[in-house]
Amino acid sequence: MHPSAHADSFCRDKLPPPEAQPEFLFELPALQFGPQLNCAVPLLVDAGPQGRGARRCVLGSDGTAWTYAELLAQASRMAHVLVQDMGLQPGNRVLLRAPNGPWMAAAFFAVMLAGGVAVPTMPLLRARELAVIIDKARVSHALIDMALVDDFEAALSPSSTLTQWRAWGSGGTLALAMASHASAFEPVATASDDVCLLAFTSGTTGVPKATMHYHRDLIAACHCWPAHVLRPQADDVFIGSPPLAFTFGLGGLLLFPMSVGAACVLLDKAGPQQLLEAMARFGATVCVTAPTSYRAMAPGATRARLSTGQGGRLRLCVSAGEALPSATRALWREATGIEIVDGIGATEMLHIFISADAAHARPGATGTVVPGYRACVMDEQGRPLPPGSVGRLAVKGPTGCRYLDDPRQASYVQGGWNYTGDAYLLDADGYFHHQARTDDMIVSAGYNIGAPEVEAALMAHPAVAECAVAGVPDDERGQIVKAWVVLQPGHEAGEALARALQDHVKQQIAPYKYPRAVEFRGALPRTNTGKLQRFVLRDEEKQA
Ligand code: 3UK
Repeated sequence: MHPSAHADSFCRDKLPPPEAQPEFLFELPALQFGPQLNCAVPLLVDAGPQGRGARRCVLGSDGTAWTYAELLAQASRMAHVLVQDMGLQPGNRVLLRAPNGPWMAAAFFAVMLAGGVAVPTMPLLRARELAVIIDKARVSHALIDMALVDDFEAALSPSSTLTQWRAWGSGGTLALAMASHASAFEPVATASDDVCLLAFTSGTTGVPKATMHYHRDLIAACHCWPAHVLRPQADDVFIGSPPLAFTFGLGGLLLFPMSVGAACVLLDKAGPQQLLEAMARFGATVCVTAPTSYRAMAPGATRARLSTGQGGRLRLCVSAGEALPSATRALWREATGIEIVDGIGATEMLHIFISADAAHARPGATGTVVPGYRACVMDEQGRPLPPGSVGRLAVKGPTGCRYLDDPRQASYVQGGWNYTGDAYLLDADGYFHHQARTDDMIVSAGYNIGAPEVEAALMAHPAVAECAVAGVPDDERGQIVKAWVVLQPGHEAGEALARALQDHVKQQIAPYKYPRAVEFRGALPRTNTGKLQRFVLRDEEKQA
Protein backbone atom coordinates (compact mmCIF):
# COMPACT_ATOMS: atom_id res chain seq x y z
CA MET A 1 0.00 0.00 0.00
CA HIS A 2 1.09 3.59 -0.58
CA PRO A 3 1.90 6.05 2.25
CA SER A 4 -1.46 7.23 3.58
CA ALA A 5 -2.46 10.88 4.00
CA HIS A 6 -4.90 9.86 6.75
CA ALA A 7 -4.01 11.21 10.20
CA ASP A 8 -6.85 9.00 11.46
CA SER A 9 -5.93 5.44 10.45
CA PHE A 10 -9.31 3.86 11.31
CA CYS A 11 -10.10 2.80 7.73
CA ARG A 12 -6.73 1.20 6.98
CA ASP A 13 -6.86 -0.55 10.35
CA LYS A 14 -10.27 -2.01 9.54
CA LEU A 15 -9.51 -3.23 5.99
CA PRO A 16 -9.69 -6.98 5.50
CA PRO A 17 -6.17 -8.51 5.52
CA PRO A 18 -4.64 -8.73 2.01
CA GLU A 19 -5.25 -12.49 1.77
CA ALA A 20 -8.98 -11.97 2.41
CA GLN A 21 -9.31 -9.33 -0.31
CA PRO A 22 -10.17 -10.17 -3.91
CA GLU A 23 -7.58 -10.05 -6.66
CA PHE A 24 -7.57 -6.62 -8.34
CA LEU A 25 -6.98 -6.29 -12.09
CA PHE A 26 -5.70 -3.15 -13.81
CA GLU A 27 -5.62 -4.43 -17.34
CA LEU A 28 -6.82 -1.33 -19.21
CA PRO A 29 -4.35 1.48 -20.00
CA ALA A 30 -6.66 3.96 -18.21
CA LEU A 31 -6.38 1.95 -14.99
CA GLN A 32 -2.73 2.71 -14.21
CA PHE A 33 -2.69 4.63 -10.91
CA GLY A 34 0.27 6.32 -9.23
CA PRO A 35 0.78 6.48 -5.47
CA GLN A 36 -1.21 9.68 -5.00
CA LEU A 37 -4.75 10.51 -6.13
CA ASN A 38 -7.65 12.54 -4.78
CA CYS A 39 -10.72 11.65 -6.83
CA ALA A 40 -12.04 15.24 -6.56
CA VAL A 41 -9.08 16.45 -8.63
CA PRO A 42 -9.84 14.74 -11.98
CA LEU A 43 -13.61 14.98 -11.49
CA LEU A 44 -13.96 18.56 -10.27
CA VAL A 45 -10.77 20.56 -9.65
CA ASP A 46 -9.30 19.87 -13.10
CA ALA A 47 -12.57 20.84 -14.74
CA GLY A 48 -11.32 24.42 -15.13
CA PRO A 49 -8.25 23.86 -17.27
CA GLN A 50 -10.23 21.54 -19.55
CA GLY A 51 -12.65 24.35 -20.21
CA ARG A 52 -15.47 22.70 -18.27
CA GLY A 53 -15.62 25.35 -15.54
CA ALA A 54 -18.38 27.32 -17.23
CA ARG A 55 -20.46 24.27 -18.16
CA ARG A 56 -23.58 23.32 -16.23
CA CYS A 57 -22.74 20.70 -13.62
CA VAL A 58 -25.48 20.09 -11.00
CA LEU A 59 -29.14 21.08 -11.34
CA GLY A 60 -31.72 20.73 -8.57
CA SER A 61 -35.50 20.35 -8.37
CA ASP A 62 -35.73 23.85 -6.84
CA GLY A 63 -34.08 25.56 -9.81
CA THR A 64 -30.55 25.61 -8.36
CA ALA A 65 -28.06 25.29 -11.23
CA TRP A 66 -24.32 25.35 -10.56
CA THR A 67 -21.54 25.24 -13.12
CA TYR A 68 -18.47 23.08 -12.52
CA ALA A 69 -16.68 26.21 -11.24
CA GLU A 70 -19.56 27.00 -8.87
CA LEU A 71 -19.74 23.45 -7.50
CA LEU A 72 -15.97 23.58 -6.92
CA ALA A 73 -16.30 26.90 -5.08
CA GLN A 74 -19.14 25.59 -2.89
CA ALA A 75 -17.34 22.34 -2.11
CA SER A 76 -14.13 24.26 -1.33
CA ARG A 77 -15.88 26.62 1.11
CA MET A 78 -17.53 23.61 2.74
CA ALA A 79 -14.13 21.86 2.99
CA HIS A 80 -12.80 24.91 4.87
CA VAL A 81 -15.75 24.69 7.28
CA LEU A 82 -15.02 20.99 7.83
CA VAL A 83 -11.34 21.55 8.52
CA GLN A 84 -11.18 24.98 10.16
CA ASP A 85 -14.50 25.22 12.00
CA MET A 86 -15.25 21.55 12.66
CA GLY A 87 -11.69 20.26 13.18
CA LEU A 88 -11.80 17.50 10.56
CA GLN A 89 -8.63 15.41 10.26
CA PRO A 90 -7.88 13.45 7.09
CA GLY A 91 -9.34 9.96 7.48
CA ASN A 92 -12.23 11.05 9.77
CA ARG A 93 -15.65 9.75 8.70
CA VAL A 94 -18.28 12.28 7.67
CA LEU A 95 -21.92 11.23 7.57
CA LEU A 96 -23.92 12.74 4.70
CA ARG A 97 -27.68 12.85 4.95
CA ALA A 98 -29.84 14.59 2.36
CA PRO A 99 -32.15 13.96 -0.53
CA ASN A 100 -30.40 14.11 -3.92
CA GLY A 101 -29.54 17.68 -4.86
CA PRO A 102 -26.68 20.10 -5.60
CA TRP A 103 -25.90 20.59 -1.90
CA MET A 104 -25.46 16.84 -1.40
CA ALA A 105 -23.02 16.84 -4.35
CA ALA A 106 -21.09 19.76 -2.81
CA ALA A 107 -20.95 18.01 0.57
CA PHE A 108 -19.62 14.82 -1.05
CA PHE A 109 -16.82 16.70 -2.81
CA ALA A 110 -16.05 18.81 0.29
CA VAL A 111 -15.29 15.56 2.13
CA MET A 112 -13.13 14.33 -0.78
CA LEU A 113 -11.15 17.62 -0.97
CA ALA A 114 -10.55 17.56 2.81
CA GLY A 115 -9.28 13.95 2.70
CA GLY A 116 -12.22 12.71 4.77
CA VAL A 117 -14.20 9.51 4.28
CA ALA A 118 -17.79 9.99 3.11
CA VAL A 119 -20.53 7.90 4.74
CA PRO A 120 -23.63 8.71 2.68
CA THR A 121 -26.93 7.53 4.13
CA MET A 122 -30.29 6.83 2.49
CA PRO A 123 -32.91 9.49 3.23
CA LEU A 124 -35.37 6.75 4.19
CA LEU A 125 -33.25 5.50 7.11
CA ARG A 126 -34.59 6.18 10.59
CA ALA A 127 -32.79 7.10 13.82
CA ARG A 128 -32.15 3.53 14.92
CA GLU A 129 -30.55 2.57 11.59
CA LEU A 130 -28.46 5.76 11.52
CA ALA A 131 -27.17 5.05 15.02
CA VAL A 132 -25.91 1.64 13.87
CA ILE A 133 -24.05 3.24 10.95
CA ILE A 134 -22.55 6.01 13.13
CA ASP A 135 -21.28 3.44 15.58
CA LYS A 136 -19.98 0.94 13.03
CA ALA A 137 -18.08 3.59 11.00
CA ARG A 138 -17.05 5.59 14.12
CA VAL A 139 -18.43 8.69 12.45
CA SER A 140 -17.15 11.96 13.96
CA HIS A 141 -18.68 14.61 11.66
CA ALA A 142 -21.84 15.15 9.62
CA LEU A 143 -23.14 17.43 6.88
CA ILE A 144 -26.89 17.21 6.51
CA ASP A 145 -29.99 18.81 5.03
CA MET A 146 -32.24 20.42 7.67
CA ALA A 147 -35.15 18.66 6.00
CA LEU A 148 -33.86 15.38 7.51
CA VAL A 149 -32.63 16.72 10.86
CA ASP A 150 -35.18 15.00 13.13
CA ASP A 151 -34.15 11.39 12.67
CA PHE A 152 -30.53 12.50 12.62
CA GLU A 153 -30.72 14.24 15.99
CA ALA A 154 -32.64 11.32 17.43
CA ALA A 155 -29.74 9.05 16.39
CA LEU A 156 -27.22 11.01 18.49
CA SER A 157 -26.78 9.83 22.07
CA PRO A 158 -24.60 11.59 24.67
CA SER A 159 -21.93 8.92 24.13
CA SER A 160 -22.01 9.21 20.33
CA THR A 161 -18.70 9.50 18.47
CA LEU A 162 -20.41 12.09 16.27
CA THR A 163 -19.89 15.50 17.84
CA GLN A 164 -19.53 17.95 14.97
CA TRP A 165 -22.31 18.59 12.50
CA ARG A 166 -23.65 21.39 10.34
CA ALA A 167 -26.81 21.59 8.26
CA TRP A 168 -27.87 23.46 5.16
CA GLY A 169 -31.43 24.51 4.34
CA SER A 170 -33.81 26.60 6.37
CA GLY A 171 -32.59 27.01 9.96
CA GLY A 172 -29.15 25.53 9.19
CA THR A 173 -25.87 27.35 9.86
CA LEU A 174 -23.68 25.85 7.14
CA ALA A 175 -24.31 28.44 4.42
CA LEU A 176 -23.40 31.29 6.75
CA ALA A 177 -20.23 29.53 7.88
CA MET A 178 -19.24 28.91 4.24
CA ALA A 179 -19.63 32.59 3.40
CA SER A 180 -16.69 33.50 5.62
CA HIS A 181 -14.30 31.10 3.88
CA ALA A 182 -12.32 31.23 0.66
CA SER A 183 -13.63 29.61 -2.52
CA ALA A 184 -10.35 27.80 -3.15
CA PHE A 185 -9.12 24.80 -1.14
CA GLU A 186 -5.91 22.86 -1.67
CA PRO A 187 -7.06 19.21 -2.03
CA VAL A 188 -5.47 16.88 0.51
CA ALA A 189 -2.90 14.72 -1.29
CA THR A 190 -4.49 11.39 -0.44
CA ALA A 191 -2.98 8.06 -1.49
CA SER A 192 -4.72 6.44 -4.46
CA ASP A 193 -5.45 3.60 -2.04
CA ASP A 194 -6.73 5.73 0.82
CA VAL A 195 -10.37 4.93 1.59
CA CYS A 196 -12.71 7.78 0.58
CA LEU A 197 -16.15 6.13 0.74
CA LEU A 198 -17.92 3.77 3.14
CA ALA A 199 -20.99 2.53 1.29
CA PHE A 200 -23.45 0.56 3.38
CA THR A 201 -25.17 -2.31 1.58
CA SER A 202 -28.88 -2.00 0.99
CA GLY A 203 -29.10 -5.05 3.23
CA THR A 204 -31.99 -7.37 2.53
CA THR A 205 -31.15 -9.19 5.80
CA GLY A 206 -29.00 -8.93 8.90
CA VAL A 207 -26.64 -6.26 10.26
CA PRO A 208 -25.67 -3.71 7.59
CA LYS A 209 -22.24 -4.17 6.03
CA ALA A 210 -19.98 -1.25 5.11
CA THR A 211 -18.00 -1.63 1.89
CA MET A 212 -14.75 0.35 1.68
CA HIS A 213 -13.73 2.09 -1.53
CA TYR A 214 -10.49 3.94 -2.38
CA HIS A 215 -10.06 7.19 -4.30
CA ARG A 216 -8.74 5.14 -7.23
CA ASP A 217 -11.86 2.91 -7.18
CA LEU A 218 -14.16 5.83 -7.95
CA ILE A 219 -11.98 6.87 -10.88
CA ALA A 220 -11.56 3.25 -12.07
CA ALA A 221 -15.37 2.88 -12.19
CA CYS A 222 -15.53 5.94 -14.49
CA HIS A 223 -13.04 4.30 -16.87
CA CYS A 224 -14.93 0.98 -17.16
CA TRP A 225 -18.71 0.78 -17.67
CA PRO A 226 -19.44 4.43 -18.64
CA ALA A 227 -16.38 4.73 -20.90
CA HIS A 228 -16.98 1.43 -22.73
CA VAL A 229 -20.72 0.75 -22.60
CA LEU A 230 -22.74 3.91 -21.87
CA ARG A 231 -20.33 6.29 -23.67
CA PRO A 232 -21.95 9.58 -22.63
CA GLN A 233 -20.98 12.94 -24.15
CA ALA A 234 -20.27 16.34 -22.61
CA ASP A 235 -23.64 17.69 -23.78
CA ASP A 236 -25.62 14.91 -22.07
CA VAL A 237 -28.05 15.73 -19.27
CA PHE A 238 -28.31 12.86 -16.74
CA ILE A 239 -31.39 12.35 -14.61
CA GLY A 240 -32.69 9.51 -12.45
CA SER A 241 -33.94 8.16 -9.16
CA PRO A 242 -31.31 6.22 -7.16
CA PRO A 243 -30.12 8.09 -4.04
CA LEU A 244 -26.52 9.33 -4.08
CA ALA A 245 -26.14 7.21 -0.93
CA PHE A 246 -26.56 4.14 -3.16
CA THR A 247 -23.45 3.59 -5.31
CA PHE A 248 -25.77 3.06 -8.31
CA GLY A 249 -26.84 6.70 -7.89
CA LEU A 250 -23.44 8.11 -6.87
CA GLY A 251 -21.82 6.74 -10.03
CA GLY A 252 -24.75 6.95 -12.42
CA LEU A 253 -25.98 10.42 -11.48
CA LEU A 254 -22.82 12.22 -10.32
CA LEU A 255 -19.39 10.66 -10.93
CA PHE A 256 -19.99 9.33 -14.46
CA PRO A 257 -21.60 12.46 -15.90
CA MET A 258 -18.89 14.58 -14.26
CA SER A 259 -16.15 12.39 -15.71
CA VAL A 260 -17.14 13.64 -19.18
CA GLY A 261 -18.21 17.18 -18.26
CA ALA A 262 -21.94 16.45 -18.60
CA ALA A 263 -24.81 17.87 -16.50
CA CYS A 264 -26.42 16.07 -13.53
CA VAL A 265 -30.07 16.66 -12.64
CA LEU A 266 -30.38 15.70 -8.97
CA LEU A 267 -34.05 15.39 -7.97
CA ASP A 268 -35.07 15.36 -4.32
CA LYS A 269 -38.15 13.31 -5.22
CA ALA A 270 -38.01 10.96 -8.16
CA GLY A 271 -41.06 8.71 -8.15
CA PRO A 272 -42.22 7.59 -11.62
CA GLN A 273 -44.50 10.58 -12.25
CA GLN A 274 -42.00 13.13 -10.92
CA LEU A 275 -39.23 11.57 -12.98
CA LEU A 276 -41.30 11.58 -16.18
CA GLU A 277 -42.24 15.21 -15.69
CA ALA A 278 -38.66 16.24 -14.85
CA MET A 279 -37.22 14.40 -17.87
CA ALA A 280 -39.29 16.56 -20.16
CA ARG A 281 -38.69 19.77 -18.17
CA PHE A 282 -34.89 19.41 -18.03
CA GLY A 283 -34.49 17.99 -21.53
CA ALA A 284 -32.78 14.94 -20.05
CA THR A 285 -30.79 12.75 -22.45
CA VAL A 286 -29.73 9.92 -20.07
CA CYS A 287 -32.13 8.30 -17.58
CA VAL A 288 -30.84 6.12 -14.74
CA THR A 289 -33.40 4.16 -12.73
CA ALA A 290 -34.68 0.72 -11.71
CA PRO A 291 -36.81 -1.75 -13.72
CA THR A 292 -39.97 -1.09 -11.65
CA SER A 293 -39.67 2.62 -12.38
CA TYR A 294 -39.50 2.04 -16.19
CA ARG A 295 -42.54 -0.20 -15.89
CA ALA A 296 -44.49 2.42 -13.95
CA MET A 297 -43.43 5.25 -16.31
CA ALA A 298 -44.11 3.42 -19.57
CA PRO A 299 -47.83 4.31 -19.87
CA GLY A 300 -47.02 8.03 -19.52
CA ALA A 301 -43.85 7.98 -21.61
CA THR A 302 -44.38 8.88 -25.21
CA ARG A 303 -41.83 9.35 -27.92
CA ALA A 304 -43.19 12.83 -28.46
CA ARG A 305 -42.73 13.80 -24.86
CA LEU A 306 -39.32 12.33 -24.18
CA SER A 307 -37.26 11.35 -27.16
CA THR A 308 -38.26 13.43 -30.17
CA GLY A 309 -40.25 16.60 -30.70
CA GLN A 310 -41.58 18.85 -27.91
CA GLY A 311 -38.02 19.42 -26.76
CA GLY A 312 -37.66 15.78 -25.69
CA ARG A 313 -34.05 14.59 -26.11
CA LEU A 314 -33.92 11.29 -24.20
CA ARG A 315 -31.47 8.88 -25.86
CA LEU A 316 -29.99 6.52 -23.23
CA CYS A 317 -31.89 4.61 -20.55
CA VAL A 318 -30.05 2.65 -17.87
CA SER A 319 -31.62 -0.05 -15.68
CA ALA A 320 -29.93 -1.72 -12.71
CA GLY A 321 -30.60 -2.92 -9.19
CA GLU A 322 -32.78 -5.87 -10.15
CA ALA A 323 -33.25 -8.13 -13.14
CA LEU A 324 -34.93 -6.32 -16.05
CA PRO A 325 -37.94 -8.38 -17.16
CA SER A 326 -38.22 -8.75 -20.96
CA ALA A 327 -41.79 -7.41 -20.76
CA THR A 328 -40.54 -4.18 -19.18
CA ARG A 329 -37.82 -3.80 -21.82
CA ALA A 330 -40.46 -4.26 -24.54
CA LEU A 331 -42.98 -1.86 -22.91
CA TRP A 332 -40.37 0.89 -22.72
CA ARG A 333 -39.21 0.32 -26.30
CA GLU A 334 -42.80 0.48 -27.56
CA ALA A 335 -43.45 3.70 -25.64
CA THR A 336 -40.24 5.58 -26.39
CA GLY A 337 -38.36 3.75 -29.15
CA ILE A 338 -35.43 3.36 -26.76
CA GLU A 339 -33.72 0.03 -25.98
CA ILE A 340 -32.75 -0.06 -22.27
CA VAL A 341 -29.10 -0.54 -21.26
CA ASP A 342 -29.26 -3.18 -18.52
CA GLY A 343 -26.33 -3.67 -16.15
CA ILE A 344 -25.63 -5.61 -12.98
CA GLY A 345 -23.68 -3.83 -10.30
CA ALA A 346 -23.20 -4.27 -6.58
CA THR A 347 -22.27 -2.04 -3.66
CA GLU A 348 -19.26 -4.32 -3.05
CA MET A 349 -18.07 -3.84 -6.65
CA LEU A 350 -19.00 -0.12 -6.58
CA HIS A 351 -20.79 -0.22 -9.92
CA ILE A 352 -21.72 -2.16 -13.06
CA PHE A 353 -19.54 -5.05 -14.31
CA ILE A 354 -21.84 -6.92 -16.77
CA SER A 355 -23.95 -4.95 -19.26
CA ALA A 356 -24.84 -4.39 -22.91
CA ASP A 357 -25.39 -1.19 -24.86
CA ALA A 358 -28.63 -0.66 -26.80
CA ALA A 359 -27.20 -2.10 -30.03
CA HIS A 360 -26.04 -5.29 -28.30
CA ALA A 361 -28.93 -5.78 -25.85
CA ARG A 362 -30.57 -9.22 -25.79
CA PRO A 363 -33.86 -9.69 -23.95
CA GLY A 364 -33.41 -12.02 -20.99
CA ALA A 365 -29.65 -11.43 -20.75
CA THR A 366 -27.90 -8.81 -18.60
CA GLY A 367 -25.10 -8.50 -21.18
CA THR A 368 -21.42 -9.32 -21.55
CA VAL A 369 -18.56 -8.60 -19.16
CA VAL A 370 -17.59 -4.91 -19.01
CA PRO A 371 -14.01 -4.13 -20.19
CA GLY A 372 -11.73 -4.01 -17.14
CA TYR A 373 -13.56 -6.92 -15.46
CA ARG A 374 -13.56 -10.72 -15.80
CA ALA A 375 -16.56 -12.86 -14.95
CA CYS A 376 -17.16 -16.60 -14.64
CA VAL A 377 -19.99 -18.92 -13.72
CA MET A 378 -18.59 -21.29 -11.08
CA ASP A 379 -19.65 -24.60 -9.57
CA GLU A 380 -19.89 -25.13 -5.81
CA GLN A 381 -16.13 -25.82 -5.60
CA GLY A 382 -15.17 -22.61 -7.44
CA ARG A 383 -14.38 -24.28 -10.77
CA PRO A 384 -15.56 -22.51 -13.94
CA LEU A 385 -18.57 -24.20 -15.54
CA PRO A 386 -18.90 -24.60 -19.31
CA PRO A 387 -21.40 -22.35 -21.15
CA GLY A 388 -25.01 -23.43 -20.71
CA SER A 389 -24.90 -24.39 -17.03
CA VAL A 390 -26.30 -22.46 -14.09
CA GLY A 391 -23.82 -21.61 -11.33
CA ARG A 392 -22.54 -18.91 -9.02
CA LEU A 393 -21.45 -15.63 -10.60
CA ALA A 394 -17.85 -14.69 -9.79
CA VAL A 395 -16.19 -11.42 -10.88
CA LYS A 396 -12.94 -9.52 -10.49
CA GLY A 397 -11.63 -6.23 -11.79
CA PRO A 398 -10.20 -2.90 -10.63
CA THR A 399 -12.82 -2.65 -7.85
CA GLY A 400 -13.93 -5.32 -5.40
CA CYS A 401 -15.22 -6.26 -2.00
CA ARG A 402 -13.58 -4.97 1.18
CA TYR A 403 -16.02 -5.11 4.09
CA LEU A 404 -15.21 -3.03 7.15
CA ASP A 405 -14.38 -5.53 9.87
CA ASP A 406 -16.93 -8.16 8.88
CA PRO A 407 -16.67 -11.97 8.88
CA ARG A 408 -18.93 -12.07 5.80
CA GLN A 409 -15.84 -11.03 3.75
CA ALA A 410 -14.98 -14.75 3.62
CA SER A 411 -18.23 -15.65 1.89
CA TYR A 412 -18.20 -12.78 -0.65
CA VAL A 413 -14.53 -13.27 -1.58
CA GLN A 414 -13.23 -16.77 -2.28
CA GLY A 415 -10.02 -17.63 -4.12
CA GLY A 416 -9.56 -14.03 -5.27
CA TRP A 417 -13.05 -13.84 -6.85
CA ASN A 418 -16.01 -11.75 -5.73
CA TYR A 419 -19.15 -13.89 -5.41
CA THR A 420 -22.16 -11.60 -5.75
CA GLY A 421 -24.72 -14.16 -4.54
CA ASP A 422 -26.36 -14.44 -7.96
CA ALA A 423 -27.08 -17.57 -9.97
CA TYR A 424 -26.18 -16.98 -13.64
CA LEU A 425 -25.92 -18.86 -16.91
CA LEU A 426 -23.26 -17.95 -19.51
CA ASP A 427 -24.29 -18.66 -23.12
CA ALA A 428 -22.04 -19.59 -26.04
CA ASP A 429 -21.91 -15.93 -27.19
CA GLY A 430 -20.56 -14.64 -23.87
CA TYR A 431 -23.89 -13.24 -22.64
CA PHE A 432 -24.70 -13.66 -18.95
CA HIS A 433 -28.30 -14.60 -18.12
CA HIS A 434 -29.49 -13.80 -14.60
CA GLN A 435 -31.42 -16.67 -12.97
CA ALA A 436 -31.99 -15.47 -9.40
CA ARG A 437 -30.27 -14.41 -6.22
CA THR A 438 -28.88 -17.71 -4.95
CA ASP A 439 -31.29 -17.37 -1.99
CA ASP A 440 -34.22 -16.96 -4.37
CA MET A 441 -33.71 -20.20 -6.30
CA ILE A 442 -36.75 -22.40 -5.77
CA VAL A 443 -36.35 -26.18 -5.68
CA SER A 444 -39.69 -27.81 -6.42
CA ALA A 445 -40.02 -31.57 -6.94
CA GLY A 446 -36.33 -31.63 -7.88
CA TYR A 447 -36.52 -28.80 -10.43
CA ASN A 448 -34.53 -25.56 -10.03
CA ILE A 449 -36.68 -22.54 -10.74
CA GLY A 450 -35.46 -18.93 -10.67
CA ALA A 451 -38.01 -16.53 -9.16
CA PRO A 452 -37.26 -13.68 -11.65
CA GLU A 453 -38.03 -15.88 -14.66
CA VAL A 454 -41.52 -16.63 -13.35
CA GLU A 455 -42.00 -12.95 -12.44
CA ALA A 456 -40.94 -11.91 -15.95
CA ALA A 457 -43.54 -14.27 -17.44
CA LEU A 458 -46.27 -12.92 -15.16
CA MET A 459 -45.37 -9.34 -16.03
CA ALA A 460 -46.04 -10.04 -19.68
CA HIS A 461 -49.75 -10.32 -18.70
CA PRO A 462 -51.65 -7.03 -19.06
CA ALA A 463 -53.40 -7.36 -15.67
CA VAL A 464 -50.11 -7.45 -13.72
CA ALA A 465 -48.65 -4.19 -12.38
CA GLU A 466 -46.03 -5.75 -10.12
CA CYS A 467 -45.33 -9.22 -8.81
CA ALA A 468 -43.03 -11.32 -6.66
CA VAL A 469 -42.39 -15.05 -6.76
CA ALA A 470 -40.87 -17.24 -4.04
CA GLY A 471 -40.77 -20.86 -2.95
CA VAL A 472 -43.05 -21.81 -0.06
CA PRO A 473 -42.86 -25.09 1.89
CA ASP A 474 -44.91 -27.98 0.55
CA ASP A 475 -45.15 -31.51 1.97
CA GLU A 476 -45.19 -33.27 -1.34
CA ARG A 477 -42.80 -31.22 -3.50
CA GLY A 478 -40.51 -29.72 -0.83
CA GLN A 479 -41.39 -26.28 -2.17
CA ILE A 480 -43.97 -24.90 -4.52
CA VAL A 481 -43.83 -21.74 -6.59
CA LYS A 482 -46.04 -18.99 -5.18
CA ALA A 483 -46.79 -15.61 -6.79
CA TRP A 484 -47.86 -12.40 -5.05
CA VAL A 485 -49.48 -10.09 -7.60
CA VAL A 486 -50.37 -6.38 -7.60
CA LEU A 487 -52.98 -5.73 -10.28
CA GLN A 488 -53.22 -2.89 -12.78
CA PRO A 489 -56.24 -0.65 -12.14
CA GLY A 490 -59.44 -2.05 -13.67
CA HIS A 491 -58.73 -5.74 -13.03
CA GLU A 492 -60.53 -7.76 -10.41
CA ALA A 493 -58.74 -10.16 -8.08
CA GLY A 494 -60.28 -13.61 -7.88
CA GLU A 495 -59.94 -17.24 -8.77
CA ALA A 496 -60.74 -16.72 -12.43
CA LEU A 497 -57.89 -14.23 -12.83
CA ALA A 498 -55.52 -16.43 -10.79
CA ARG A 499 -56.22 -19.30 -13.19
CA ALA A 500 -55.76 -17.04 -16.20
CA LEU A 501 -52.35 -15.95 -14.86
CA GLN A 502 -51.31 -19.57 -14.26
CA ASP A 503 -52.29 -20.53 -17.81
CA HIS A 504 -50.47 -17.51 -19.15
CA VAL A 505 -47.23 -18.53 -17.38
CA LYS A 506 -47.54 -22.11 -18.70
CA GLN A 507 -47.64 -20.70 -22.22
CA GLN A 508 -44.64 -18.43 -21.70
CA ILE A 509 -42.18 -20.79 -19.99
CA ALA A 510 -41.83 -24.49 -19.12
CA PRO A 511 -45.17 -25.45 -17.50
CA TYR A 512 -43.58 -26.96 -14.34
CA LYS A 513 -42.49 -23.42 -13.36
CA TYR A 514 -46.04 -22.03 -13.09
CA PRO A 515 -47.13 -20.61 -9.72
CA ARG A 516 -49.27 -23.22 -7.98
CA ALA A 517 -50.40 -20.55 -5.52
CA VAL A 518 -51.39 -16.98 -6.39
CA GLU A 519 -52.15 -14.24 -3.87
CA PHE A 520 -53.32 -10.72 -4.78
CA ARG A 521 -51.99 -7.80 -2.74
CA GLY A 522 -52.01 -4.01 -2.77
CA ALA A 523 -48.21 -3.63 -2.54
CA LEU A 524 -45.00 -5.63 -2.28
CA PRO A 525 -42.27 -5.35 0.38
CA ARG A 526 -39.19 -3.49 -0.93
CA THR A 527 -35.83 -2.28 0.47
CA ASN A 528 -35.11 1.44 0.55
CA THR A 529 -33.30 1.03 -2.77
CA GLY A 530 -36.48 -0.40 -4.28
CA LYS A 531 -35.51 -4.06 -4.41
CA LEU A 532 -38.09 -6.76 -3.85
CA GLN A 533 -37.77 -8.47 -0.47
CA ARG A 534 -38.85 -11.98 -1.37
CA PHE A 535 -37.64 -13.24 2.02
CA VAL A 536 -40.29 -11.10 3.76
CA LEU A 537 -42.98 -12.92 1.79
CA ARG A 538 -41.36 -16.29 2.54
CA ASP A 539 -41.26 -15.47 6.26
CA GLU A 540 -44.90 -14.34 6.26
CA GLU A 541 -45.77 -17.66 4.70
CA LYS A 542 -43.87 -19.61 7.38
CA GLN A 543 -45.73 -17.73 10.11
CA ALA A 544 -49.12 -18.23 8.46
C1 3UK B 1 -28.89 -7.45 -8.02
C2 3UK B 1 -29.23 -7.24 -10.50
C3 3UK B 1 -30.08 -8.64 -12.14
C4 3UK B 1 -27.94 -8.62 -7.98
C5 3UK B 1 -26.06 -1.72 -7.84
C6 3UK B 1 -25.76 -0.95 -10.11
O1 3UK B 1 -27.88 -3.08 -7.14
C7 3UK B 1 -26.79 -2.61 -6.87
O2 3UK B 1 -26.13 -2.90 -5.69
P1 3UK B 1 -26.70 -3.71 -4.42
O3 3UK B 1 -25.53 -3.96 -3.52
O4 3UK B 1 -27.26 -5.09 -4.99
C8 3UK B 1 -26.48 -5.98 -5.78
C9 3UK B 1 -27.36 -7.12 -6.28
O5 3UK B 1 -28.51 -6.59 -6.95
N1 3UK B 1 -28.81 -6.74 -9.31
C10 3UK B 1 -28.33 -5.50 -9.51
N2 3UK B 1 -28.43 -5.16 -10.82
C11 3UK B 1 -28.99 -6.23 -11.46
N3 3UK B 1 -29.77 -8.42 -10.83
N4 3UK B 1 -29.89 -7.72 -13.11
C12 3UK B 1 -29.36 -6.50 -12.83
N5 3UK B 1 -29.19 -5.59 -13.80
O6 3UK B 1 -28.51 -9.60 -7.17
C13 3UK B 1 -26.69 -8.00 -7.31
O7 3UK B 1 -25.85 -8.97 -6.73
O8 3UK B 1 -27.86 -2.99 -3.83
C14 3UK B 1 -26.43 -1.74 -9.19
C15 3UK B 1 -24.73 -0.13 -9.72
C16 3UK B 1 -24.36 -0.08 -8.39
C17 3UK B 1 -25.03 -0.88 -7.44
N6 3UK B 1 -24.65 -0.80 -6.14
